Amino acid sequence: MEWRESDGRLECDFKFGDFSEAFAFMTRVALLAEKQDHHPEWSNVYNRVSIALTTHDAGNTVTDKDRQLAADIDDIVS
Ligand code: H2B
Repeated sequence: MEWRESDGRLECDFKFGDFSEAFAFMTRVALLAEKQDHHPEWSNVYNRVSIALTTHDAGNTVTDKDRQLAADIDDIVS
């Protein structure tokens, strides 16, 4: 997926077939986030999910934790 980096955040937008697919994706991301103890800022509107990754503990900058989670999210959707 196309991740953009700006203002200390890695951002990406996802679109699914319907709300059910979008929420299933979010559930999988939530489990990943818990496992990695690294959590997304995100929003959902029907079949769209927007994710922003930043490391709050590092002053809201992009760190390897964000890059790792982004790569693992890509694996979910690919
Ligand atoms: N998620 C994100 N995105 N950034 C953090 O700095 C962070 C987190 N810190 N999840 C973790 C939790 C920290 O607050 C706990 C205590 O490990």
